[in-house]
Amino acid sequence: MRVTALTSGLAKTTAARTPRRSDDRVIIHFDYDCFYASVFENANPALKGLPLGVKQKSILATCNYAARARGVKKLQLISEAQKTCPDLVIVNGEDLTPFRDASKKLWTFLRSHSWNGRVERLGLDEVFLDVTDVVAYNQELLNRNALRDSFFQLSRQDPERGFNFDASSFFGCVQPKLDPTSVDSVLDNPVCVRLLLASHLAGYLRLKLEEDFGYTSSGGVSTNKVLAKLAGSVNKPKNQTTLLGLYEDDIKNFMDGHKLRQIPGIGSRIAQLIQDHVLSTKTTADPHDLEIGAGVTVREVRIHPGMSADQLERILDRPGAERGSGEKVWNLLHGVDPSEVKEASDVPTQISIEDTYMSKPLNAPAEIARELRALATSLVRRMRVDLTTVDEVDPSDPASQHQGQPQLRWAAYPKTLRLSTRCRPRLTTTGSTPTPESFSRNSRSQSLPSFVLNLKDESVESVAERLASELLLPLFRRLHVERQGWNLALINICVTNMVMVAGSSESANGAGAGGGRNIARMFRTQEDKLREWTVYDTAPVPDNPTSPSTHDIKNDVHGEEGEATPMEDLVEAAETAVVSLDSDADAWEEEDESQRCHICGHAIPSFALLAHERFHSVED
Ligand code: DCP
Ligand code: MG
Repeated sequence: MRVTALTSGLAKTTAARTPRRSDDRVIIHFDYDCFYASVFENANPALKGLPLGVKQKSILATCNYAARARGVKKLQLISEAQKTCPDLVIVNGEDLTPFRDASKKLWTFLRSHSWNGRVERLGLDEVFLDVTDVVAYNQELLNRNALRDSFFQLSRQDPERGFNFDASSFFGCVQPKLDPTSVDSVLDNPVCVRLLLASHLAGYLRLKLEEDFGYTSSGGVSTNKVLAKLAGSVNKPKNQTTLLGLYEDDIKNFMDGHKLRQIPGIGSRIAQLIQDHVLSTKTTADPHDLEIGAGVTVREVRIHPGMSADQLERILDRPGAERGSGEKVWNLLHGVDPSEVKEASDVPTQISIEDTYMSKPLNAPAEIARELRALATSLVRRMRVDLTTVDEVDPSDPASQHQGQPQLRWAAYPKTLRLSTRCRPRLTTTGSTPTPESFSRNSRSQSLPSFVLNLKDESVESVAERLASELLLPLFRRLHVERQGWNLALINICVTNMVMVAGSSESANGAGAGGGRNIARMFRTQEDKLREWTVYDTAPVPDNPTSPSTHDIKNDVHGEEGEATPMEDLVEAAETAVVSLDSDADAWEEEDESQRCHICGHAIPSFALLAHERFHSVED
């Protein structure tokens, strides 16, 4: 077989059909092993070694590997898992706070090893790291005459910061398996040398995650995101795989072995349309069924007569379809993925908390009151973690008002609050299928009042109570004028429209390495840094709405049913005063168009706040 440079990516005979892959980058993908279960095990080491399942509603969100060895599966019904493994220890994982906190801690560690800032979190337990620059730097330092005594430099500034490694072999597994006689070919191929170096960096970081934080992980190393992620799944848990394209067909063969649905970026709907075309079937099952697209392999699709990017574009053409989907999917089938690893930011563009009530939609005012308060509590708690920073205190500075006491303050704050809901349509008496539109979200927004940002005098609970009663409930009443019987399947609350606060470091919650007061730079990079960061308060909306995960156990999470609360009183009041509440809310919204400056405390109209803070930054 002929050895080719990875960058060629083109077989001459199929040049017209095969997309070109660029192998200029080096990407590592991390996936923490049985993540939620590991969070519990780290908090309580006595759980280690026991079969452990993490429960959300009536399913296991995950289970540890001791449980998996006993036949328990992720996303299994609790009742089935208990039958399979009667001594399964079950813990409740419906409060996502510990998972988010652990995720942030691990991500912050990984980010501190990035030079280009490209560190992207996918969900809570996956991270992509673009290490192209770190690896290129170390490639220059590599001495082919002393490969076994290599040193990997983690810092350009400090040549002593790094680790020793043996560059005569890869760290972990290699895919496809490497013939020992090919090692020289590897070293002659610059792309493969970079992947070899990255395998050692991945190994080092995974070891640190385990030794310093207690989390084992699976790693994938390759030249783009889709290949790195798929490579990482080859050897799980606690292992890693470097995907090499040393020979012409390596990447094609690797991709061909996957089921269509396994390819990240090919969702259930797309997989269904392609599978139906290839198998000449018409799937009537629920399009969210995970089995859809598991019936064909990438190879079957790729070699199907007439298959091409254009053909896929036609197959995927439907109302609302994204133009260019055909090419995108065709690329993915060939392991081609130009998407960048996104730049890291501690400050999300929004924080969004939601819960679903698929099997037991909400219809009563008391339920709404309870849920809004619970969601508001999660939101306020999350804002205080993700958007605050701890001021460094200089005891010699007489201007310091909080002598000796580190002070928590906002690094960024949102200007807008949004409430969204989704109702589950009732079937008509003829049983007709609800249209997709009838599931669509309704939402209303308004400015966020300053009491939500009060860190000094108000507890999370009291802020949440006010947020729920003074804002969310009126918003809800504006969205749903009916007094009850909404058949609510989802509530989402979200704060967005972030403003960075002058004087804060770039990193919220003191997590970043900087900690300086480079405000001009902060404003310059603000637009780049903010990004969407949505987290869910319970298990993700199940793919299959009829799946057991829709089972409602809200009372376990948010308190006793039937308990009378001030919030419920407010719902009652809202019921009888819809008109006045609506108009109050509108009036409030207009009045609150100003925001408080977090430096001088003056009320400034929202539109002028950024300029006002720039004024302070110049002053600084
Ligand atoms: N999760 C969830 N609901 C899902 C899928 C996942 O709540 N439908 C949660 C539980 C997992 C975490 O997300 O711990 C990460 O998902 P993974 O699929 O990576 O699963 P694990 O990390 O638990 O296991 P693995 O070792 O297979 O990566
Ligand atoms: Mg995982």
